[in-house]
Amino acid sequence: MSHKDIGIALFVFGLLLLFIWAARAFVQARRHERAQAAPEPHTELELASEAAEELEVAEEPESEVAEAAEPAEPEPGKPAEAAEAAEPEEAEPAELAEPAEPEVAEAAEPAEPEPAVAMPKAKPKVEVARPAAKPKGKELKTGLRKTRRGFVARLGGLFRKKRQIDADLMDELEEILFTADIGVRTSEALFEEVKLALDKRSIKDADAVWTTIKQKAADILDVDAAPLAVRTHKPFVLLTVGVNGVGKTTTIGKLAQRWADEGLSVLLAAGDTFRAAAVEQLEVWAKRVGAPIVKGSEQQDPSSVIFDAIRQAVKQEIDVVICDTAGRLHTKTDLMQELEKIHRVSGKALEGAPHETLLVLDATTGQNAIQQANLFKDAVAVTGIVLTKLDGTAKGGIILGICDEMKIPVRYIGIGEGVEDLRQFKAEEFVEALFTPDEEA
Ligand SMILES: Nc1nc2c(ncn2[C@@H]2O[C@H](COP(=O)(O)OP(=O)(O)OP(=O)(O)O)[C@@H](O)[C@H]2O)c(=O)[nH]1
Ligand SMILES: [Mg+2]
Repeated sequence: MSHKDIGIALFVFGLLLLFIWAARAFVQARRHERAQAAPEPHTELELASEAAEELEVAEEPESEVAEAAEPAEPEPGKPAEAAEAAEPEEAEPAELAEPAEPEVAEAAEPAEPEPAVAMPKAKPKVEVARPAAKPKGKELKTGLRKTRRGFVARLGGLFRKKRQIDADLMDELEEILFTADIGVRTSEALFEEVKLALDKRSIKDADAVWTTIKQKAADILDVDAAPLAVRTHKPFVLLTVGVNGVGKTTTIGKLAQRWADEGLSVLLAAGDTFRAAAVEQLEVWAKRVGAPIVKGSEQQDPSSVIFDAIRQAVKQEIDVVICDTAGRLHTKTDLMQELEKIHRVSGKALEGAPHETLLVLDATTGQNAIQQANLFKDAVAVTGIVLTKLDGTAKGGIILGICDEMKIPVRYIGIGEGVEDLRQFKAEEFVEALFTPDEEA
């Protein structure tokens, strides 16, 4: 083969290769066109993986942003700002969540009829419990029912039986009054009042005798004294005294609740350090009322506990301090000396304190209450009386004897164990409730 032949062969071979390359390119171009016109069906798995790929692609820039944001936080001088800015954002859900609760609860109410749903079932219980937690308390007349069945009922019976005033009526009247648990002095005062009216011929029948006794009772109960006004001092310091079991701690709890409900801040002082249970009992009331309590260690000098309590109340600008005390001491210390010291130390903690010293007396003890009042009155300057347990005794008439002999105003009366059963004492209202005969009588 000559050189010329070899050149021709190479040229043909080159043309062939060019042709093959062109043919392949043509076929590929055709395929591509076909693929675009009618895409091949994807399986679900392929679609999912495609979607996942898309997501990955989409998420990538986000994480980058987050990563980019992170290094920005530790910039000096900025962390505080960042934290401040972040705080309200964090707080937002909490703030939103709180008001959302009642909304949810309210929204749940219409669902009540569905018995299968436990939650809405519990709802009405809460709704019902609310008014029950703040009961109005029993009627004064109901609370005085037993007392009314005492000497007042006997007087009522006498005047129903005898319509005319004669010697018999006067004898029976004298007997009822002097055997009533109202104290000899008060019995005399009531009887003399009737005799005086008869002498003056200002009363003519049994009804008039009844009215005279009722009026005299109201006069006796209406002791002339300044009212107990807690807003006159800040803090207003109230000391409670009385023998054990009369109802001091219970009365403190009831008073604390009353004043807290009126919007006053109250602090309780656990001055009965002789019994651990006494402090615990006051703590229960403090929790219930939501009032702070100052307590000492067991057997600590009660004066120092009360001193601390008053000082704390001054510092914290508390409105009322109510001090509990023991009714009986297990040591040889005399209760009256201890109370006298508490009274004195209170004045050192705050000049003029205590602003009120309430003597708590138990109506069921009858004439004993008068003896107790005399004892306490000598030891501390008692400025007011609380007569408890009037609901549980026919001896409640002793209130007349207490006011008549002590000339100390009754501030409150207890007509039950409930928190609402401590009533502010109003002489006229009390006499009305006491002298209004029961319908069944
Ligand atoms: N029915 C009735 N019970 C009352 C009344 N006041 C108090 N009580 C009850 O009397 C009991 C004694 O009450 P406390 O408050 O512990 O008496 P206290 O004077 O503090 O007694 P000491 O701490 O032992 O000195 C409790 O069971 C009270 O619930 C009332 O007005 N009516
Ligand atoms: Mg007590």
